[in-house]
Amino acid sequence: MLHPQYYVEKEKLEALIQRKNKKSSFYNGIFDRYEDPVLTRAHIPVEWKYDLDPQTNPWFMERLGVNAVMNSGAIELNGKFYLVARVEGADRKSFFAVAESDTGIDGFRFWDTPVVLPDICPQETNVYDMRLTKHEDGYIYGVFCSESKDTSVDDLSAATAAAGIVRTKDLKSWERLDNLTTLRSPQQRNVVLHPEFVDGKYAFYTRPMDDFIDTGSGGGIGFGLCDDIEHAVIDEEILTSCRKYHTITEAKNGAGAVPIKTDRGWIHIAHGVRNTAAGLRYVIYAFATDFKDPKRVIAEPSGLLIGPLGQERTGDVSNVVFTNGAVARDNGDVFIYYASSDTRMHVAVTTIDKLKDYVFHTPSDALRSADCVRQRMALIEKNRKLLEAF
Ligand code: M1P
Repeated sequence: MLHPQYYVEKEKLEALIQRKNKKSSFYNGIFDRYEDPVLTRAHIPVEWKYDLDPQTNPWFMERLGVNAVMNSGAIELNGKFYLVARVEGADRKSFFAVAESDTGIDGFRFWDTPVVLPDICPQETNVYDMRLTKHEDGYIYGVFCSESKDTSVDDLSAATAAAGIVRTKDLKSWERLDNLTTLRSPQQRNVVLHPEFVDGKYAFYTRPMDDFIDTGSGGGIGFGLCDDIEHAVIDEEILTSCRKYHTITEAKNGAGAVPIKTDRGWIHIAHGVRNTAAGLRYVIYAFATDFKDPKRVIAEPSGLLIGPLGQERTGDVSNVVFTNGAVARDNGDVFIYYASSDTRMHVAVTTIDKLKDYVFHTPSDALRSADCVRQRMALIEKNRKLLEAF
């Protein structure tokens, strides 16, 4: 016999999964927000948290709690949407789990068991934030942060971040490859594999960093090539989208979703971080790079694309939105999956045409208040003439 509370919890979960999501009243012409998060810790299967046996769990207590479901890689396969979510246990360790939906905006259901990655790094303590790349070589690659304790210094919190690499064809069996080695950067996080070969090589967007939290001399999102994906080594990292003083990327930035191919170049959806009196503020921004030379930035609209709003503003790490996955469908729709405050997952829905318009027609950052107000005055003046005419 199973514990009777199991059926109660199971029913609550089923009701949550069946709930239809609605477009919210938010409007900016660029993307739609939805009222409900698409994936939360409440979506975790009951069997992953509770011992269902009334003999060994008479109070039906959570034995292995889940704290958050966040930063998810995203992919479309055979018309269905898949998120490879970062599930953070109550014990602070994260793991990956696949959730599947027919619509991409609701109905996400976790598969029966989490992803069990090959355990090849005994020093690896935590894994998180997988980016999924459908590569032209035929594999789906997952690139994620592999975090280990830094034993070279006498500091309990010191850690080293590296980019772990796995590959799969079905999101079920995963082959682990060597971690990425970047010869000139001691730490790496937010690494994304480009979907196509560049000059016949595998191409990665990197994030050169001197330290685990601070990027230090790391000037922005890097780009590097490597010959062998099974033993990936990048010598030189060239900067693409750079950090800039007094912008949304001043403290750091990082690649997010796999770049989206369009007829005007690659559209990148990334995150930028600035410091405030309340701590770091993470927002999502977009830029475009050249079709043939994907490290060359050709358009960078000013400011943020998505910022934390309403309930998104609070959570385990408040004032954060973060993306590491988007789905661009053949019909032109784009689903940007983002986490808020390191706690839950949302979706922003737009189209390739809207993203192109946004990226290529939003003014770039004028970098000084005086110039920014000139930009705005020009817009107001143009509108004033239109308003007078109509
Ligand atoms: O807490 C906000 C984010 O912090 C990190 O991002 P970055 O490396 O740019 O600082 C990541 O650990 C990410 O998981 C987290 O959401």
